[in-house]
Amino acid sequence: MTNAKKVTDFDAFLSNYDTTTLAIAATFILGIITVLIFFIKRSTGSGNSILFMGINNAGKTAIFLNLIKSENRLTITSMKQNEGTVQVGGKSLKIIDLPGNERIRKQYMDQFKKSVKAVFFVVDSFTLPKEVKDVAELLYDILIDGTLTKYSPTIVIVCNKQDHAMAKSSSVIKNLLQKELNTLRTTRAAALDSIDQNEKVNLLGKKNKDFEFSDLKFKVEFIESTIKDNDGKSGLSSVTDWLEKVA
Ligand SMILES: Nc1nc2c(ncn2[C@@H]2O[C@H](COP(=O)(O)OP(=O)(O)OP(=O)(O)O)[C@@H](O)[C@H]2O)c(=O)[nH]1
Ligand SMILES: [Mg+2]
Repeated sequence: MTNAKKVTDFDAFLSNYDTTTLAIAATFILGIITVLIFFIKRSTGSGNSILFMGINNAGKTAIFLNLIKSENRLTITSMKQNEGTVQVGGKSLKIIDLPGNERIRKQYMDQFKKSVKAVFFVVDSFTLPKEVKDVAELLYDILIDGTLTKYSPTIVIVCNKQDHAMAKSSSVIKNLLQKELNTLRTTRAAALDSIDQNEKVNLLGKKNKDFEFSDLKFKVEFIESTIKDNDGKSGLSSVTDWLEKVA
C-alpha cells in the first residue's frame, strides 16, 4: 500500500466523525492514560532506591557491606550515607544506608526520601525491648512522612542480630512496636493539640482503635536476619528474598 493511499484512507476515516467527537475521544483516551500512569507510579514508588533506616547500632551498614560484598566488613557508626548496587533476580538495585545517629538522621531522611522504592527498617532484636521508644519514634516519623508514604513504598522491618541467644522474634518485636506506636500516637496528638487546636492531626492508623500495622494503607512486612551464616546458609537470605520482591 502506498503512502498516498494510506493518507486517503485516514482522511476518509476522519471525515466520518466531526472534530468535536474526535477531540472528546482524544481527551478521554489521554485521561485514561494519565490515570493509568498515576496508578502504576503509585504502586511501584517514585524512585529506585532501597533506603536502609533504623537507629544507630542496629546493623544497617553491616548488612549493606555484606550485600554489596565489600571486603571492608568493619563498621563504625555512620555519619553519612553509604551507597551501593546489588544484583537481585537479574536486576540491579540501588541501596542507600542512612546513618541512625539521632542528631543527623532527619536531615538524611529528608535528603533521600524522594528516591524511595522501599524502606528496610533495621532493628537490633536483642536490645529492642530497652530501645523500643527510640525505635518507635523514628518509625513513627517514617510512617507519617508525606513524601515517604506518598507512593506507598513497601516497608520491611528487618529484625536483625537473630544469632544472639536472647534475640526477640519478629512477632514479639511487631507486638512491642505496635504497642509503643499506639502510645506515641496519643502523646503526639496531645502535643499537637496543645500547640494549635485547629491543626489537623496526622493520626497513625485508624481512629478509636488501637494501632495495628495492618491499618496502614501500605504494606509493612517483618523478617528476621543475622549477618552471621548458619550451617552454610546466609543469615541474610530473608533480606535478599525481599530485595528481589521489591526490585
Ligand atoms: N551479633 C551480631 N552483630 C551484628 C549483626 N549485625 C551487625 N552487628 C554488629 O552491630 C554493630 C553495629 O553495626 P552497624 O552496621 O555499624 O550499625 P548501623 O545500624 O549501621 O549503625 P549507625 O551507622 O550508627 O546508624 C557492629 O559491631 C556490627 O558488627 C548481627 O546480625 N549479629
Ligand atoms: Mg551505619
